[in-house]
Amino acid sequence: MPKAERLAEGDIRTTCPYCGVGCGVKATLDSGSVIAVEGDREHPANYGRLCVKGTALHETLGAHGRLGSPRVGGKDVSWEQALTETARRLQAQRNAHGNHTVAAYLSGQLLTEDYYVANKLFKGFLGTPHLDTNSRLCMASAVAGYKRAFGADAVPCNYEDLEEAELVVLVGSNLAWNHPVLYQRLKVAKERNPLMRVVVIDPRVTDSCEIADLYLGIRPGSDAYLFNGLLAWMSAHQRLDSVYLEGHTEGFDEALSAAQQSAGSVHDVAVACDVDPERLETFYYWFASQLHVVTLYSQGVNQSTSGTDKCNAIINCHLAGGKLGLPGAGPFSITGQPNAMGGREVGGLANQLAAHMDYHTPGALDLVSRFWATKHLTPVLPDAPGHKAVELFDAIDRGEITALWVMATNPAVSMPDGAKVRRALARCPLVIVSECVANTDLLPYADIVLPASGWAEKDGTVTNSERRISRQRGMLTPPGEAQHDWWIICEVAKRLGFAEAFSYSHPWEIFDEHARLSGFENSGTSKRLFDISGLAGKGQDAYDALSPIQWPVNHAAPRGTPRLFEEGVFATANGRAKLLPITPRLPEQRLSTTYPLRLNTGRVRDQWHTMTRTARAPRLMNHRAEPFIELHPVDAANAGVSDQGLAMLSATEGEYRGRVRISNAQRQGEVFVPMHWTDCFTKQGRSGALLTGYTDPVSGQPESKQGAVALTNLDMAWQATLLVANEQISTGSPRWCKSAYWSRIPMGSCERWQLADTAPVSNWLATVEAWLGVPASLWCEDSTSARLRAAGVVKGQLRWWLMVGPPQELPGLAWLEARFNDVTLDTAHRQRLLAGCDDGAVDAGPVVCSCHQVGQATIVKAIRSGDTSVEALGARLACGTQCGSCIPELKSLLEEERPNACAKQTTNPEMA
Ligand SMILES: Nc1nc2c(c(=O)[nH]1)N[C@H]1C(S)=C(S)[C@@H](COP(=O)(O)OP(=O)(O)OC[C@H]3O[C@@H](n4cnc5c(=O)[nH]c(N)nc54)[C@H](O)[C@@H]3O)O[C@H]1N2
Ligand SMILES: Nc1nc2c(c(=O)[nH]1)N[C@H]1C(S)=C(S)[C@@H](COP(=O)(O)OP(=O)(O)OC[C@H]3O[C@@H](n4cnc5c(=O)[nH]c(N)nc54)[C@H](O)[C@@H]3O)O[C@H]1N2
Ligand code: SF4
Ligand SMILES: [Mo]
Repeated sequence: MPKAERLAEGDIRTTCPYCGVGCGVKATLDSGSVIAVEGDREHPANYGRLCVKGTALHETLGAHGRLGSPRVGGKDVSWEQALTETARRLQAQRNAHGNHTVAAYLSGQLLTEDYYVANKLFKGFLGTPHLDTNSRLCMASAVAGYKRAFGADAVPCNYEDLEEAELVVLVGSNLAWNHPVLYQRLKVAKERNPLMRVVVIDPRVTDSCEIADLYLGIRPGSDAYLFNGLLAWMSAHQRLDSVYLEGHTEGFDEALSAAQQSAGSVHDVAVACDVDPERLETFYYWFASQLHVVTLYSQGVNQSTSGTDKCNAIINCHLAGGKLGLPGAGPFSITGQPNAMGGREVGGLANQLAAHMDYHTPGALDLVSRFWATKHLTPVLPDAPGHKAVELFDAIDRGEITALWVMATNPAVSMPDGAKVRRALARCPLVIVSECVANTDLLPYADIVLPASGWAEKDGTVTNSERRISRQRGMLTPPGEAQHDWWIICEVAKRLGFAEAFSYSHPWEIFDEHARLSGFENSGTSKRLFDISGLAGKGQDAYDALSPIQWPVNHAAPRGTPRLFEEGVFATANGRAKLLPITPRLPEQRLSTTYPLRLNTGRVRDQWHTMTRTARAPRLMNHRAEPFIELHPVDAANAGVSDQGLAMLSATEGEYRGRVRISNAQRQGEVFVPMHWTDCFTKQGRSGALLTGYTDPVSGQPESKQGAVALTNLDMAWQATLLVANEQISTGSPRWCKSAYWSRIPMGSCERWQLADTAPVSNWLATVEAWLGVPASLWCEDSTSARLRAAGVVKGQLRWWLMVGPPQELPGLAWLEARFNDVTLDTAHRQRLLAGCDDGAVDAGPVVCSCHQVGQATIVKAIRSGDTSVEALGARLACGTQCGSCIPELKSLLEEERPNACAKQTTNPEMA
């Protein structure tokens, strides 16, 4: 097999593989390694900025922990064997049970070229419509909302619109943590334009509230009431743009009448949304009186059983006020994954066919099968949509789909109703997984494992949230046997007999075909908005040199299109945008006396999804080191749980264990848990285990934001922190994982394990020796045995370190971590081992600034010694001076430490 090649030396311009902002990255290579990364000053998404995840990219690379070779049935095999076996077994399934028993589940983290060939193979050549993607859990409602309103999945706005707006409304978006560079851009724009206002609509007070002029802490799931109320209010106060409505839209009367029916008075809406009526009306007034409004929405809107309706309730208000197609205006769905947009463009959702054509698009089936030359094949293209993600796993569970190929996503973690998804995976006769890392919750279910190249190795394109296509450029040789996803798919296709259609030698040829398809017979009445034919036929050099560009790119717009719908002509049959009548619906997952708390799930600043990449950079583990449960003080008191203690959430589907964080940022009756932790990192910390798989009837997107749970305290006999040298950890599950709670925190030269259990340990020293096979070399115990510190040293090298007692008593761990690197501990260090720190060194507390690793305790100390501003803290400690993501946290610490700071409020803080 040809080895995927290393492509470069020197400085390489590429794109960040995390969020949908799509920042340009300049990577510096030396002797085959990426030694540094910085923001690309010329990239229009970020102009040189990067967030903390972006700046740590090079720390996540390296062969350690990567999948080395293909595996079939648990055994390492050659690529030839793996590819032949994959093709043979897929074919056997089709022969025995039919094309429709074969499915693929893809990801917004594939490159467009990977996505294109996967879609072409499954829909075009294997004849199955069952190819869906994790974008179903993410962007499906936004896509459906745009299509219903504009006739195409087309984000009208761009990032400059955010800067040019006079009012920016963040709805269900924690921009500060999840699209940090865009947040920084917004913040700078607001500083430059004192008239600009920002409104945050979110049940939680998030870090994004740092720049909010008005915060509406709404009842989860009530957004459609709020925006219906806005439409009715605009009508009642003569704030409609009737010229725009008449000239460019249809459906207004029905939309208004539905809005009026659900809304009632401002007071009624305020009750439905559980917000203060005056503040609500302030928002209505601001929105209605400003033309340049951007409403930026994300998962707090999309991940809902009425997500599509919520998107349309927002779009309705923009259409009714003529607030789109202008600089600084529009309904802006912000994309999550780096290439969720690219996936949408190739047709990677089960209801799409290809290149923004759906199954029901007139003439599309014929057009696509002529373009792909599949007419001679039996059977031809499927003629109706396939199963959307949740339906797909249900169909697998029922035994209707018997072969599944998963690429670049982890449904064993990220799908709701986790137990059912895992049962389906276990039942499925053929599971093929293309993956980069060796340890995920999905891999144990795989019959065939295909090692894929990752960021820094792959070559292709991605499209960001503002429709901007950028190149991701390969720089390194993939470790072991790993190969590029597009190559793997094409090699399997060739072995299935489709060599002619899949004989690409480089991704540029795939991109070229994709670009040609987008422009193929794309004119006249059946004109499709997605058209990048202007990028076709340019050859590899142009592809390699491609500068970031926004689609459409064609004859009419050779330099791309920054903003859509400027002429007020939409992609619908009659060119008019549609307002939709919306009847608000509350979450399907209902609260009950058994499950009385509303569950909210989402992201933390320094982690990416299932942590397969961000957990490889130890400094990203310190901001939130363990799975947690964030809740209001009153709920904590009611359940008898204490801050930093351990608690359990239960739902009909499963359970979740995490550390308690009591916070006034939560509304009473609601808990927030992160989506990131998996069985690889903790005992029982998967949020998907708590969610029911209810979906939106239009988009099929699951309701991942609104579960129903009960909270119980986990009363533990002991808690302990164990640090173990990396080499000391055997493969498989360590023996201490039998504890009622464990959480693994990679640290560099060692791993930190937080442990707790209900059964007392009578002899700690014997227990640890049994766990690790290395006896304690030094220890000290208090008289009650409730506190103990011990360490195991072999031939002068530290092998493990243990503290029994609450983790709040831990010293700062950086000093200890460094000791695991010592070839031989010197006497002074050995004497300090049990203290866990050097003379005078104190615990810096949880890390607030990840870039400069500045802890909370250090910051508080600086504030107490006189620093009164973020700038002063930055000058003294450097915190907040690089990516800026921690500035909201610095501000809250300053606020908390301010002399005479008012006691924290116990109800939803009012921010205006
Ligand atoms: N650090 C980091 N950044 C990321 C990612 C990551 O894993 N880590 N993932 C990327 C991806 S794929 C995505 S999709 C984006 C997601 O980006 P966001 O959508 O910003 O992320 P979430 O934290 O899932 O949810 C956003 C907010 O929705 C709020 N919310 C919950 N219910 C409701 C409701 O009923 N109404 C309203 N108005 N708000 C509600 C939550 O409290 C939360 O603050 O982030 C991207 N960026
Ligand atoms: N409870 C809850 N659940 C959620 C959400 C939520 O807010 N709450 N959010 C949902 C959303 S918006 C999203 S986007 C999903 C994300 O959820 P997932 O997509 O399941 O999460 P990732 O960890 O990004 O999974 C990507 C996998 O692909 C691997 N990988 C990375 N790059 C490549 C590559 O180039 N090729 C291959 N073959 N593999 C690669 C990674 O190692 C990783 O295992 O989670 C969804 N689930
Ligand atoms: S904002 Fe998003 S794209 Fe930009 S550096 Fe951070 S994670 Fe990467
Ligand atoms: Mo997402």
